[in-house]
Amino acid sequence: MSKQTFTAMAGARAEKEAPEIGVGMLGYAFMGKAHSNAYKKLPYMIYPPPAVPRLIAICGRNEEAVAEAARRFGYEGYYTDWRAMMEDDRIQLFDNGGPNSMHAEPCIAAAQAGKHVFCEKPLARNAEEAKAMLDAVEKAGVKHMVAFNYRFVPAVRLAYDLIASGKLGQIYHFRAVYLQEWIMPHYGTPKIWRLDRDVAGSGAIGDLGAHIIDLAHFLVGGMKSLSAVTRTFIEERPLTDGSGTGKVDVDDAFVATVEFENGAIGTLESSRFAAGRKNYNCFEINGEKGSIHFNLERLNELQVFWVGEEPKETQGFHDVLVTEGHHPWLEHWWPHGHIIGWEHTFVHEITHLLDCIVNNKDVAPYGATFEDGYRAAVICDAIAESAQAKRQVDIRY
Ligand code: SOE
Repeated sequence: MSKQTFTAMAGARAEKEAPEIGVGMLGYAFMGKAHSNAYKKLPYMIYPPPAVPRLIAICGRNEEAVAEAARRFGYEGYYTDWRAMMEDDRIQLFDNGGPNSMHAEPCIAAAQAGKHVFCEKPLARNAEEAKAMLDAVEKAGVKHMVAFNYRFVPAVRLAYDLIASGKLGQIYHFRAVYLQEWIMPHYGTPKIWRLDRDVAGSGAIGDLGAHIIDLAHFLVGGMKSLSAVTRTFIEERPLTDGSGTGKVDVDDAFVATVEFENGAIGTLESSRFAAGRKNYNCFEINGEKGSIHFNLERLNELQVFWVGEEPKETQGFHDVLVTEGHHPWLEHWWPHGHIIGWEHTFVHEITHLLDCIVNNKDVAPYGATFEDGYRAAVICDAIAESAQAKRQVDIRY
């Protein structure tokens, strides 16, 4: 790994050189933009950074579009064939922001080429594919992380720390919803890749459900069994090439009841037919000593209730504005009350990964590893299996 003298900037001074990590990015759409933004912002906001990302190349099939993305985001070059990235020794970290059907083969090849691997969620289209990816990264001995970025919302990490400290006591309930609206009839959304089983693997289950499943694992623990129901509300959609219509073969929504290994019970629900819900990832945890409530659409806040800590006249949930310097990650941003946003979760998670790479630290428990990605895939498969069989299913890894 080449060294780069980190020039001191206004304010704090870097005590030591920050190593450089060459990044190869697959995908230049939504996640390519979110990840590239994080790589560029990280070195001067998380200061001094654990490493300085060097944007070697971005990859996409359409040469004109990917060349434009390379110019826009500041990559040194671009590829139209991801296989070429595997031969590029300047790339130490392979970042997969492609559609779900493009996760397994390139990530496995990157691991086999000795590159660390960062993959967008869901890790794969199903548990079998996810397991093959997990086996490849473990065999290669490279660092691996899945972009379950909501673990890196300061308020969510605060919830994790509160639970880990025993502040909630025994956990009784975890209930989470992840609701959006962008494929409802009034949007006229055609059969895009997220609605195509061959590409996405599933619909709301893998796209939104995977996030709240991972948060359930992160905050409460493993699941023992579940019962689920799914629905596809619009069964035919216009094809994106305008050649007619196609049958929708993925779920538009699911609801599940779950039993956790530690005795807690809960519910999980995801839908993209929840009118008015824009990106409403919301959970509540009820414990013996109190409760925690989080809403991604108000991501700088955490609502808490502590048993017996309030005079009875003022009993009730209260809002914590998670923007103090002592709150997770906030020391790197602004004075309290100057809130941060969705994009900053990518800065945090990528900083964590770079730190783990250059300092040989474990990605777990704060970051989601490919094992976490596999566990989420098993639950996603179980939701589809239970809904199809119309019965409760036990979780088997
Ligand atoms: C679309 O549903 C989407 O972009 C998801 O794919 C992301 O994971 C989520 O963070 C926001 O919504």
